[in-house]
Amino acid sequence: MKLKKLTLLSAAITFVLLVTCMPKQMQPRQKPNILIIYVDDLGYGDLSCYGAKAVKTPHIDELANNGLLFTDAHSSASTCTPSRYSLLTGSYAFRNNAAILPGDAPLIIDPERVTIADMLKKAGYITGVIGKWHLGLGNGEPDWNIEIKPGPKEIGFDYSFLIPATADRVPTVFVENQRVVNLEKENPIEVSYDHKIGTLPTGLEHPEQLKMKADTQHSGTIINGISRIGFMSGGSSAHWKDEEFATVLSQKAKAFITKHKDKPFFMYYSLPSIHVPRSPNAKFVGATEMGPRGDDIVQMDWMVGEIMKNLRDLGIDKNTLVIFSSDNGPVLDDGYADNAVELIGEHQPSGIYRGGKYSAYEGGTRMPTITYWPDVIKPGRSDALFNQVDLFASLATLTGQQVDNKNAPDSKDMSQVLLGNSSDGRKSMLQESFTMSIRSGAWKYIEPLSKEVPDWLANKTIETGLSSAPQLYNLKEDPEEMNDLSAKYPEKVKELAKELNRIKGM
Ligand code: NG6
Ligand code: CA
Repeated sequence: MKLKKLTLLSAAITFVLLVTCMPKQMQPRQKPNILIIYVDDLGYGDLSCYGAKAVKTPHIDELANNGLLFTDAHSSASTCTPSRYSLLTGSYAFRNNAAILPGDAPLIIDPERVTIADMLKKAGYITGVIGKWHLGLGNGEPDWNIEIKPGPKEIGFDYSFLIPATADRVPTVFVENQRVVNLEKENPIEVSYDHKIGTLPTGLEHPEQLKMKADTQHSGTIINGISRIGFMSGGSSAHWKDEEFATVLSQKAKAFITKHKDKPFFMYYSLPSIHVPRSPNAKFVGATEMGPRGDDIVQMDWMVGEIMKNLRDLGIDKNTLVIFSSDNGPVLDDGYADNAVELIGEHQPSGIYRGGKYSAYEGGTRMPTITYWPDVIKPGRSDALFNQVDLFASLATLTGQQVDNKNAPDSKDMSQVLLGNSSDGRKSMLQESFTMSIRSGAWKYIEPLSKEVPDWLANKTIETGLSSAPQLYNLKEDPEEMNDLSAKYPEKVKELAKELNRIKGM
């Protein structure tokens, strides 16, 4: 008996010694929690850790200083819905014609499809999405007065608390577990995207009631002093206050984490900042000299700080992999007169890169991106080429899952790149915008497209990168994409056009 005890004890000691002597990466550990903090319309140059001077982002800087800061990491597209589609499915968005959706669009992800949430659920994770959705809900135009199906639950999320589309689109209500929050039966919601309904004033009729003037497309129903895209009636007890986004979402995110602190959880935390209408809470108003756009960056940084503090307070920060990034590049005037253009000063929202939201140039998709996992990820910088479409396969590998290329056809395992153990990023990648581009090593090819930009974009000074001629840039020599080399290297143009068509399956 005594001998048996002794043998057991010595085995235990040997195990502990073995484990502590192993290199860190080989040590068995409980599956890490995974937290994707996904912000909206934040550009490469918008954070102080990426060189911004006109705004300070101490909480995100702390992640960068103690984690891995990426210099060539991309969203899959230069607008929201396509990027989010790719992140969740591991598929380029063009494969499903995913484009910016109206607020009453049906869910664009087929519930039969295995999403990143399904995959992590299978790996034993509790899954949640909190914040901006913009992937559609329901089968047709949703009925907002009953349970809205299919939605996040049908594509793998155990819990959801959503801004259904964008803050500038009706309905302006939160949807928790697929039901509108605080809805009163006697005051049902109706939504229309083509004509006025109900009696609520619109921005076109009553501009004097607005906190911010807006362009024609954003001059639908006024809710909380802000006119929106689209029209709605009813649901008055459910209408959100934009100025409360930061506190409401922080509270929901903390509640989810706290509830599931003892299990591995996956949280897709999708912050509506800094998308229009920028309406930061009073405590952030005036935080910068740049008006609401700058102040909203500070609010967003505060939200990151709140969630990190929560992880530390619960003692689970060391076992949580945090991935911070944005869905598309920056935009100043996106429909509301919030002085973003007038107050920009020396600040460069895309850093040195050309273009921004809606653009085929680098500013459209090159995103501020940080991975953070204390004791596992060594602080540093990575110049590896990475695309958010790769999160699916990378997180699958990190959690011991098989990647099925039928489900996530464009996703590549970049787990070691995300952890900083490898600088071997992608060799090539697609970039989606109104047109398509391809990166291959230092080369960047932009496919010609003689399409007119939509009317709502035509009168804004947004560089879409559209041209009826092919464009070719060498990013190593010319990261600003100023010297089109297509005439000089016609063979390269041909080669990349062919490669692009191959990816498109043509
Ligand atoms: C555009 C909106 C813009 C923004 C964008 C979606 C107009 C004039 N502009 O159509 O304000 O809402 O859609 O942004 O309607 S995204 O970040 O969700 O892609
Ligand atoms: Ca966006």
